[in-house]
Amino acid sequence: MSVRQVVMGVAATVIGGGLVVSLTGAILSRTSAQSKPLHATVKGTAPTAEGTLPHAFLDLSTYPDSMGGPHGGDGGTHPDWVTYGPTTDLRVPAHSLVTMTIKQYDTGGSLNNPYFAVPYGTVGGTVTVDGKTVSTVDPDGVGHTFTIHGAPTNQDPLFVSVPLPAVSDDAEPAPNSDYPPPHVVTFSFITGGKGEYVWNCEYPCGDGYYARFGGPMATRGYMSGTFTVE
Ligand SMILES: [Cu+2]
Repeated sequence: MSVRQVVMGVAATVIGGGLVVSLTGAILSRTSAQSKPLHATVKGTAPTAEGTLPHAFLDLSTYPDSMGGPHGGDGGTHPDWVTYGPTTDLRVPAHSLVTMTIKQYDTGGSLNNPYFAVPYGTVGGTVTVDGKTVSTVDPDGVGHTFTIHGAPTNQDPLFVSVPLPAVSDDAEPAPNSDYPPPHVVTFSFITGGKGEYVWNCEYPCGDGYYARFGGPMATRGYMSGTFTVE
């Protein structure tokens, strides 16, 4: 074996090893992108009805397909499914004021139940949509909702539900984007003690034979997830 052949052999081994490492990295990063929790960022304190509390911020988006969320650049297993991003595993601190901002990029339609056109559990009973504070939205123009289940448990109650208005069907994509400009929805609520909750969307944005509550609506990581107060 010439020196050149030895060098080539070492190079091939290193390249081969590098390939295995990078493939494993890609698989791991996809898995962890889907399961990696998003922790709210605490920035100082804020005055609330319950005194001065830590102020935590959480930013999410809702997309009309799975290219923009946690499912990988190719959209993963269901590229055409609507999804929340960057993840649906959300963590916030206990006994805090939490301010969430959701960029809503999707079109929509009519809620099955206009109940969900009204924000619940937020400070002031309001949401801010594109800078305007409102206490209800058009129930026939909703893209998604963010709804933490208020199921009875022995944890502190936490029921928050917020409508996210739909982007117009004929909106043009924004420059350098696959999506039209989003509606930006901001709201705040106060957490109690530690607890594990689940949340989902209550606009029928999924697939399926029954009222479009299948597909992404029925699959964790798309239109539902966990909400942990820690
Ligand atoms: Cu939805």
